[in-house]
Amino acid sequence: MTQFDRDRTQQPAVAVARRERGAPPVPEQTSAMPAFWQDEDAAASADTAVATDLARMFTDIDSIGHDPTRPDTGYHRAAWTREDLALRAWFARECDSLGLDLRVDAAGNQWAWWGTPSPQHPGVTTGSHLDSVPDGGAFDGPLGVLSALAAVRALQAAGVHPARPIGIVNASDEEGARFGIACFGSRVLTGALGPARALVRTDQDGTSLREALDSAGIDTDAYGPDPAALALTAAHVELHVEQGYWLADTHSPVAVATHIWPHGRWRTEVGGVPDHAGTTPMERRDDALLSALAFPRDAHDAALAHGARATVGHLEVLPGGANVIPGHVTLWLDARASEEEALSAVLEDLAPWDPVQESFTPATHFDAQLRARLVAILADVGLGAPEIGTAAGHDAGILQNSGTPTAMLFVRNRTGSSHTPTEFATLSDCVDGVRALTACLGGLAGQSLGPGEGGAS
Ligand code: HGY
Ligand code: MN
Ligand code: MN
Repeated sequence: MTQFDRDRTQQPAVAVARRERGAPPVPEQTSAMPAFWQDEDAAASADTAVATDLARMFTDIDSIGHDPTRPDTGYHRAAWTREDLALRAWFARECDSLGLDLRVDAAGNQWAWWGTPSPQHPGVTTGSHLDSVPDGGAFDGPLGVLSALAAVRALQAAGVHPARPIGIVNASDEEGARFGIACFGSRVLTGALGPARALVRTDQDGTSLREALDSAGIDTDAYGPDPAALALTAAHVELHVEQGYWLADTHSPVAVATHIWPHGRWRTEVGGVPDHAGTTPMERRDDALLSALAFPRDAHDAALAHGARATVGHLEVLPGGANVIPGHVTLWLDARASEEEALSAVLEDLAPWDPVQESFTPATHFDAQLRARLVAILADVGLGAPEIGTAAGHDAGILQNSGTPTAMLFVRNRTGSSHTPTEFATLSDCVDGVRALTACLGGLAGQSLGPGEGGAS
């Protein structure tokens, strides 16, 4: 029996929330407006039930890993930290209030079901993630989870009895900010990342994933792929804030995603000789950081040369003392391109640095029939939705590549920026996002999904 089965049969939602040790108390429910919406059209659009619900949920979680009085500051919600556990407990409580059946799959992802799915009667799933990059924005991740909760609440309030179960996922460690591999939970769930490799990964403080999961009360003996959990999804739709500028200049609050660029992370190590910062003459030094600094420049130049994108955003300098010459530097490269050939060309240029691949996601094309169905459903509710691609990675891409028919909705981002506190979607656009998601879930769960259940070709 997998952990998923155990949770399904034995654990009510609140028990799952309690089981995750180390979480600070969940903030009390409020009815206020989060600071980032206080200055805009919020008052005008907050008179709908969905707007009130979204504003209340965003306010509820705003103090987790963040100063709620400072909309200019970012969110710090790395996976399996106290903050993440508080978010998981909050998610469990919200799902409980909707009467959903909360389960945790063998990879630590939370799934909450309205109705009872089975492999013979799989459901429609949605959701996203609640973790963040360091100093991240309010919307990347939470918008998809909170919109899913709001959509289910709206369907319930409308008296809908879906023919198919509807599930909401809070996927664990999407950003890979702590253990280095993005979409960690969905990769382990689908078998794209094996548990043996996953559990020994360590964060910057030397804490292993196994230790982090143990202290959260997740069963590390059962940790790994969970085909039984995956088999419960016939079709998956992730809503996400757009991470780019495409919709900002249009009249469309919502888009349907076509594809994700191939992308990955690589690590390189640069050695030197640690020594005293004051007593070692300049000409006798072998400073690892000085040598390492050519790597971001080389990566930048390679990306420019091949029409790709490359970023070195994380360095670990050892031993890390202000008065010690750096003896060793680890650098993390994030590289992406519209075509895999361009990405390979960047890596070829960087071969002298011996970059080690830590994760890779090939080009992802979302399910064509599911996409077409979403476009048609959105047209029916008066939301013209352009179809756009993205260079950002998502758990939805991992699910699609593992064989689950998957699609995504993007909600307009007024600043176009993401992974920073300036990321911003208006409340009225978010309400349109929930409207779109509600229509899609209602449409997909209300009818047969056709051959192969998900409508995959
Ligand atoms: O890094 C990414 O592309 C994503 O936002 N997780
Ligand atoms: Mn992100
Ligand atoms: Mn995200």
